[in-house]
Amino acid sequence: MGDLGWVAYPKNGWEEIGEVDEDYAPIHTYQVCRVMEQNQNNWLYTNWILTEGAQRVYIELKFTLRDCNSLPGGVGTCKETFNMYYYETDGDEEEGEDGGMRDGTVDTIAADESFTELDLGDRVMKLNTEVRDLGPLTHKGFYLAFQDLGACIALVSVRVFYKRCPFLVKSLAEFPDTIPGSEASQLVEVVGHCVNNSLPLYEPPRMHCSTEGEWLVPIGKCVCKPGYEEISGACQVCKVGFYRSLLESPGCSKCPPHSVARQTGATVCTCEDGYYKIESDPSNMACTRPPSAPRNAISNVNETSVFLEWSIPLETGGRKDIRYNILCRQVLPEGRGLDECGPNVRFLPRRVALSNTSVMVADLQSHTNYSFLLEAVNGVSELAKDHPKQYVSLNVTTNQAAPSPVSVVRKGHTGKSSIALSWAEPDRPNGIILEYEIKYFEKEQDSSYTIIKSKDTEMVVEGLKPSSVYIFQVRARTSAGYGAFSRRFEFQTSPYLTATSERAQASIIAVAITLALVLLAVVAGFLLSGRGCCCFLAKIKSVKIKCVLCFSFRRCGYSKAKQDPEEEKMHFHNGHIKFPGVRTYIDPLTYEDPNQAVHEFAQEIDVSSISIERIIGAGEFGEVCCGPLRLPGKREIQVAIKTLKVGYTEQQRRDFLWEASIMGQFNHPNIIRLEGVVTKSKPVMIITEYMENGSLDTFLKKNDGQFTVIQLVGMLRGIASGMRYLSDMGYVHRDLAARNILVNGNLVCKVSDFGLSRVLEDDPEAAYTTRGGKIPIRWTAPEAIAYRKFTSASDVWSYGIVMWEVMSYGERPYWEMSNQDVIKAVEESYRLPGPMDCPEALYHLMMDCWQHERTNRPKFDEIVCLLDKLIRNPSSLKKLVNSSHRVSNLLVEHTTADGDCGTQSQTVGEWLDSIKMGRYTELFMEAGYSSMETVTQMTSEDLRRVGVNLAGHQKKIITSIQELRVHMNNSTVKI
Ligand code: ACK
Repeated sequence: MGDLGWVAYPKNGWEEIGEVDEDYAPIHTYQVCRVMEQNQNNWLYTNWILTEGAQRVYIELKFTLRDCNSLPGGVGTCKETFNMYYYETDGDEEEGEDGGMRDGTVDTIAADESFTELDLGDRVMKLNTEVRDLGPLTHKGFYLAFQDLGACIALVSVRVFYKRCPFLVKSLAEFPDTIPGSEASQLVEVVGHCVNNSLPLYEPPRMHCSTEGEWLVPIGKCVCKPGYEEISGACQVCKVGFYRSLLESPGCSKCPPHSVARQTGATVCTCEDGYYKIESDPSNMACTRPPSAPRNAISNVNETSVFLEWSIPLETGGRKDIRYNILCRQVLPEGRGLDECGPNVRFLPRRVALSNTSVMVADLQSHTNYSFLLEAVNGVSELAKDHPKQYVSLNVTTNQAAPSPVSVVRKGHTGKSSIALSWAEPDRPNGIILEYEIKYFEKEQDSSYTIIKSKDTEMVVEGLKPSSVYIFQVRARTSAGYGAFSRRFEFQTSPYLTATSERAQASIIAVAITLALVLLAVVAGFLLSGRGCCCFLAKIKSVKIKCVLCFSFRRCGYSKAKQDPEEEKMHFHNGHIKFPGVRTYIDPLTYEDPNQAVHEFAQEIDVSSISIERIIGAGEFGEVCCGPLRLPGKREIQVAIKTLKVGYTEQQRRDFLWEASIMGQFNHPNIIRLEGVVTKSKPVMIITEYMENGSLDTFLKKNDGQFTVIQLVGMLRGIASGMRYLSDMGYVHRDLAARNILVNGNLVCKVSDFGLSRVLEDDPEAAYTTRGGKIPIRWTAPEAIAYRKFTSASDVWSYGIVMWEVMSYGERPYWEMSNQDVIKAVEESYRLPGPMDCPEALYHLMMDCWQHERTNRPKFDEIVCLLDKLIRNPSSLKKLVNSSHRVSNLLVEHTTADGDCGTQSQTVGEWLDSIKMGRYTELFMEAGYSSMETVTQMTSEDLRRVGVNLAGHQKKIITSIQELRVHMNNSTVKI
């Protein structure tokens, strides 16, 4: 409103005129209107305007402009625009005339609305508003100038302004009032300042000031420092008894149990006396203390090993990281005190920091007293120096021990067919050595080996092949039993013939021919008689060979007593003898064309008979599904469908169908039944019966503790029966484990997974051994791990492990021990302890299955027989494994003395006699029903085919078969 002191040049150009606006309010204007005169150049300069640091400044002009057409006669020189200029300086200069201004042209300004005289008369002000911006400005201030070249203008208002981002507090950070940058889309980054008692979290907080004066893109934030919490945008101190330790935690928290904060602003709470915390404990964790001593410690001595077991302490100190340490001290004779056990004593899995409540201590001295101190520690035990240590002590006396392994075997004189060996006594004989056992086999031929015995520490092994490498192992025997075998020693026979050895060879050939003739005669005799037993004995040079070949049916089965202790040389081989009438498993490999093998044993099913309803799992080759199978003329059944995923190789297709070629050969209620295969369309499928409860291990885990002992034994009986059938067929499973048993809705267990039983590539439990093969260590017998000796006896070992899995409801055998530790422990005679609440009889059977010497393990028919006896007489299952047995690592001697198992399975003839149908025995034999196993599968139609035509006889026989099935098949044991 006042005089601005702007300068007009020339003086008669722009004029400062007081006016009133349309509301009659006084306004101050600059006007020029020299439209009638030629060559106008009128300047109006503002005074110096400070930028205050702004780099971009906005000019808002409000003006009116007269329409030239409304001027009488002056149109020729009249203009309808004016120019605006600026000029930057760092100080208020007297810049006369128009000097310098021309360089800083902003724009030529034209009116949006011009007015006529008529409008003026009506007092309609056609006010124009134009905004222009200047920048980037680099000086402290500037002038503006308005140049008129002959227009009629009234400049009503000139507003000069810039934009800024205002002071802001956001997320506990202050951002100052900020002037934006000069470029239109430029963002000026501003680092915020954390308010009192706050700190940047991770990185300093930042905001971005836009040219429009707005705060954009917040990054980072401040949080209250430890000991403070945010309340209403400020940081307030934590009260007594409360703490805040982490920048991330939202507010102050109450001190955890057994800790206090006596001052305000606590960042941690301190532990009460007698309580501790370690660095890794979270701040909200209670203070803790060391545990009390372990409880209920018991020991079990096996020769020079001791198995110690205890329970967790009563007082854990509030922590979960409980570990146990063992202090082992030998009691010196004659009260001379205690001496710490030397480095030779071994602790399995280790001596200190044990997480399990048991340990095996091995290699102690025999007949020696030891004192063990068991201590429980936890994470704060180290800090609690003044906390008295609490131990539980155990005194044990070791007893007699088997000799330690022979460590060195040397080669002496070597001939074409003989090698002289000598060895040193074991380091710890632990008694008088009665004899040595030498085991040898030709390298890479380990499926067959020979054992000879010697009373000396040397001997000559004869009858070897020239130029061949042999593996030798030696072990010693004392009255305490055999020690472990030495490591393997490799020696080669010489290639040269000597006169004596040639003579020897000639005599051996002569004897061999004689033997062959004798054998032939005997076999011929056997075939004529149909059933019998032949034995022969021969003596070649100094080595006696006694060969016992027993040809008979189940009655001529395994019995420990049959192993002649006098035999000095025994040959073992895993080939089996085939008899006419006894079905034998045929290795699909014997077929040149694998497709032929599949179709020999499996029925091709048309894919239209199957509908896939849902996926039940993932197999090695593709999904496993289930759905109904409708075969013409048969009732619909539910089946499992294993599919071969698309894009398979020919090899994968062969491997996939391999399982069907094997499964198709079996027909037993405890072996998963093959319905058929789909190979003529894609995807290729294997169809088997559907087992509602899936695999046994998962099923048991899901139903922990839910079954009666009889139900569990029923399951085991079923598995053993299936395995008996497989071993009778000459089939070795190699991967028997609860995960490979399937369970149906009636709790019937069936052996499955025949797919890759040769290679075990698909079993996640299978691990590579040092010899390159893949073996499920925890389930496999030592001889199969050591030299791939897979037999039905090694399947029996695995069966023992399955028994343990079943009785412990799917517990993992050997828990979290590593495979290497398992191998070592088993080699050292450590065996799994009896599961909780396991009947003693069952644990004894398990232990028998885990006999190191495979010939000492029971056969599957003995196992079935024993389990049948237990089922028939449930009171025999009442006695449970007591705690000392539960931790026992002693091998329990297996005995069949109290039963008729293993030798007394009924023959078909005996059975028919017992139901007064003996007259049909011959017909049964002729039709191939020579074993009770096959008889239990018979239907009425089969009976008619055999020749049992009388309805009454048929009924009698069928009723008896049904009774047999109830007895043999565990399906009678319902959940
Ligand atoms: O433990 P599960 O339920 O039982 O998961 C696996 C999965 O398929 C992959 O092998 C299940 N399975 C396999 N064969 C059968 C079958 N015949 N009946 C029912 N389930 C089966 C197995």
